[in-house]
Amino acid sequence: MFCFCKASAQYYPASMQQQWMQKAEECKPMIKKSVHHPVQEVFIVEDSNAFQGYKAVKNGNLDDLYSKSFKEKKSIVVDFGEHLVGRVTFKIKDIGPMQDAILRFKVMFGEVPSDLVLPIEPFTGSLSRGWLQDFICDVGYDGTFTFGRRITARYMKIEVIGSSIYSDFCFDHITFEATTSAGESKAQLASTTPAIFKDIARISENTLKNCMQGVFEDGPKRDQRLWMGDLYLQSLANTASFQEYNLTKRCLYLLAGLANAQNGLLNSNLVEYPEPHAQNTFFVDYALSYVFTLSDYLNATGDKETANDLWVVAKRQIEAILSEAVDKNYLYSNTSYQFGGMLASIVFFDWAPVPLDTHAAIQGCLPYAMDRCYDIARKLGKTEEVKTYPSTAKRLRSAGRKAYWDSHNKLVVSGKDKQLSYTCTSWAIIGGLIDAQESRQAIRNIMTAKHVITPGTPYANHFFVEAMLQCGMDAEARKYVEDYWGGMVRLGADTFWEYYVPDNHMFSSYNGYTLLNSYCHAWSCTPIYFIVNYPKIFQE
Ligand code: RAM
Repeated sequence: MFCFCKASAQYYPASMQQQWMQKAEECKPMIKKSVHHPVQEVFIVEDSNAFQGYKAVKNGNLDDLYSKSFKEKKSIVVDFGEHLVGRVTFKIKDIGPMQDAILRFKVMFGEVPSDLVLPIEPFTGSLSRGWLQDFICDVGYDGTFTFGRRITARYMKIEVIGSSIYSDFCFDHITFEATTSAGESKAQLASTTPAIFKDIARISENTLKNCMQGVFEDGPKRDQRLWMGDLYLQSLANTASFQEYNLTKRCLYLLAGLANAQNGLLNSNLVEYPEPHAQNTFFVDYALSYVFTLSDYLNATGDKETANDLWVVAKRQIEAILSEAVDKNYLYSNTSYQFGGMLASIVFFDWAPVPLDTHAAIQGCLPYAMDRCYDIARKLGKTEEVKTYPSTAKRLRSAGRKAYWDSHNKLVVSGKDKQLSYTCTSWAIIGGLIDAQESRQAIRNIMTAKHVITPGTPYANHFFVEAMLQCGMDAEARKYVEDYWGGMVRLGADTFWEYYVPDNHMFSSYNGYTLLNSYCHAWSCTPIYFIVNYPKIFQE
C-alpha cells in the first residue's frame, strides 16, 4: 500500500558518512580495568521465594580452593560478590605427585543463581546457543587458562571432568579483570533519600556502568551491541550519573555513519567489532528515539557542532515516517509494512507477554518526536526547515485522540480490537493525545481494567513512569518505581534485568527460553534518571 520512494540515489554522501565514522572513532572511550577475585564459595539451592526459584547461599571455606585437592572436591561454585564484565583467567597449582596430563574442566558462568542450574538442553531458544556461557576448558602443563571471549557474570561454576590418576592440583588464582568505560558517578542523592531508592539508584548505576564498554551496549552478556532504543534510556541515565557524553556522541555518530546511505534510514542496532557494522533492520519507534537522544545530548552538553552534523539524520527519520506511513487522515496506519531496502521493519515499543498492538503508541510517539526535533531546530536556528512540524503534530494528535481515546470509558484503546495496554496508554500521554486530567484517568483505569497488556520489559515500564510524571501522578510514580525496580532489588538483583514480569519470573521473548535473558540490561537502568531529576518525589 505504501511505496518507498528514494529521496535520491544517495541520501548521505559517502564522504559525509566517512566523516561521521571518523568522529565516532575519535570519541572511542578509554576502557578502565579493575581486578577481582572470588569472595566466597556458594551453593545454589532451591527456594520457591527466590528469583526463578533459586538462590545462592554461603558455603565452605574459600581458602580451601587454593590449598586443598580440587580433584577430590570435583566441583565448586564461586561468587565474585558483584556482577562483572571482562576477562577471566585461572591458574591451577600442581600439588603432586606429578602433573602428567592435560586437565579438562567444565565451566559455567551465571549472572543470577538460576543461570547455573536451569537445564540448557534441550535448547529451544530463538537466539544463538552461543550466547550461553558454558565452556569446556583444557588446561595444559603451564596450568593457565584464559577464556577467549568476554565474560559477564557474578557466579562461576567449575567442575573437573578430566584429570590424571598420577597428579593432584588446587587453584593458584581465579581472576576477573572487569572493564567499563564509565568513570565516577556525579549523582549525589540527598541524605533524606529512602534506603530503597538509594539501592535502586546504586543498582541502576551498576547496570549502566557494566553496559558502558566501547559503545553503550544493550546487555554485556547478550547482545553486546548498540540498540537505538536502549541508547536513549542510557543517555538519560548517563546524563544523571556518569556524564560520559563522548560515549553518547560516539554512538550517535556510529549510527549515522552506518545509516542506510540510499534511503537515509537508521538501522535499529549495530555491532562494534571487528569493525562497526549494522543489522539492516528498521524499528520505527527506535528511529524516532534517535531524535530524543540527540535532543538530550544537545541539552546536556550544548554541543551544537555535533547536533548540526546529525540534524539531517534526525530530521530524515521523521520525514520518512511521515511520508511513508501516515495516511491522509493523519493516522499512522500500518504497523507491519516494509521500508524499502531494509531486511525487516517493525514498530517495537515492548516485548510484551502477549502481542502488542502499537497503533496508539506510535501515534503518540511521532508528534512527540516532532516536538523534540523542533526544539533542536530552535536551538540550531533551523526552524524554517521544519516550519510545518507544529501544525502537523497538532493534526496527528487530534487524529490520534479521535481514533484511540475512548472518552466514555476513559481508556486509551488501540487497533481494531481496541486493545488495552500500559504501553499505548503511556505513549498517548507522552505524545499529548489526551490532556493531563484524561491522562490521570487513563492511568488509573488501565491499572484496574481487565484483559490489559502489561509491559514485559523495564523499557516499557520506563515510559509508564514517564507518563505518570508528565501528568502529575507523583505519588503513583514513586510507588511504581519502588514496587517494580524495588521488586528486582528485593529478589537480589545486582544489576537490573532485561525482563521482569513480577508474576512470571520465567518470562522470555526468546521462545520462552529463559537462559537467553540478560540480567544486566541497558533499558532497565533508568531509575537513576528519575531519582536524580525528581528529587522531591524520590529523595524525601
Ligand atoms: C532485544 C534486546 C535489546 C532491544 C531489542 C529490541 O534483542 O533486549 O535491548 O533493544 O530486543
